[in-house]
Amino acid sequence: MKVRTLLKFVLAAGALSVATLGAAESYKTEYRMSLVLGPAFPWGKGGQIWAELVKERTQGRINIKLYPGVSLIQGDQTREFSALRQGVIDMAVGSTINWSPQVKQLNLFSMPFLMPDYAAIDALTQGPVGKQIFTTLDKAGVVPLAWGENGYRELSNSKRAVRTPADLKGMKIRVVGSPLFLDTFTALGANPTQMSWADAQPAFASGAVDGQENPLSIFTAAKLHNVSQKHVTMWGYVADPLIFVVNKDIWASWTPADQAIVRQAALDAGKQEIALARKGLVEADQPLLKEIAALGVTVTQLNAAERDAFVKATRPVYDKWKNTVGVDLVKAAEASIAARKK
Ligand code: X2X
Repeated sequence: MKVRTLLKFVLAAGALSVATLGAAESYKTEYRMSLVLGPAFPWGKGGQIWAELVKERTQGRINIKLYPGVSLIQGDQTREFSALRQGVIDMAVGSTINWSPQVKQLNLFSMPFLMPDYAAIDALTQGPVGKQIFTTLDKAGVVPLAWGENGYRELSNSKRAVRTPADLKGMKIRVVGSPLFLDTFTALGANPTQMSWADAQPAFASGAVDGQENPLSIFTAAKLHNVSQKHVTMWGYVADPLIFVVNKDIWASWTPADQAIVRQAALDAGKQEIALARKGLVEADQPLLKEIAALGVTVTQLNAAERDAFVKATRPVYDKWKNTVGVDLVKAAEASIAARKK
């Protein structure tokens, strides 16, 4: 090697090690991922897959620890978005419901009976509406990367099989943190009460509340039949997507190459998570329903007319919330759903 070439080589190697060192210095030894539910649920599993893919593909440069039970914010899931923005949380897989108090457009997915089937969810998240929501989230101060899914929120209770809104009359139903849910259950004649998931489970066990709504993957993994939830009604009124996000400062501290890895890992994990969330429900014989019935739970399927009674009763709530969510966004969502491939 000529002296000049050798010199160039030494300088280049030096520059490279300085760059690596610089990156290593600004990287944290551990990043904190917030989740409501842990890896026993599709939701937490999705977070775990994301963390593992990132670790593997960055050769350990980005090391993520899971904090299920939203433990970084003492279980108060409706504070998750603010904590993300402030950097109390580095990254999260979060439900649109829990972030909707801060980002009103996310209430879109909680509008009763907006999305009739899985194709409708996909038409929103994978289409122009999903893009628009990511722009909104970006403006609100986080970096959105991928969609996941909690799922269709079916109704359960300890009292009776629910087939009509009248069956819900006076029933005390635990709901999540957006006021939209209070409106929906009030319109149905029930007595909704807002509480965190952490507080909800003891409330079912003690009988302080009669019922709740959550995806069936949560019903089985949390064993809700053991806390008096003996009746399930399949009404498919609302489904909450999950969103994979990173805090803005954390994102900016990573090299473009690592950002690309984290983004792709979120997309890959999101896809796998959605498949897990739909497992047992998208097959023709819906094995998850049989599994739940085998636990001694009545599973009530509504016919079109029965379901329509719930749609009608909640239509004023839909109309009221259109304005809060944004009339144009709701119109775009309705158009995407009408044009969906079934
Ligand atoms: O609290 C709930 O019901 C849950 C677990 O589904 C959410 O975090 C939205």
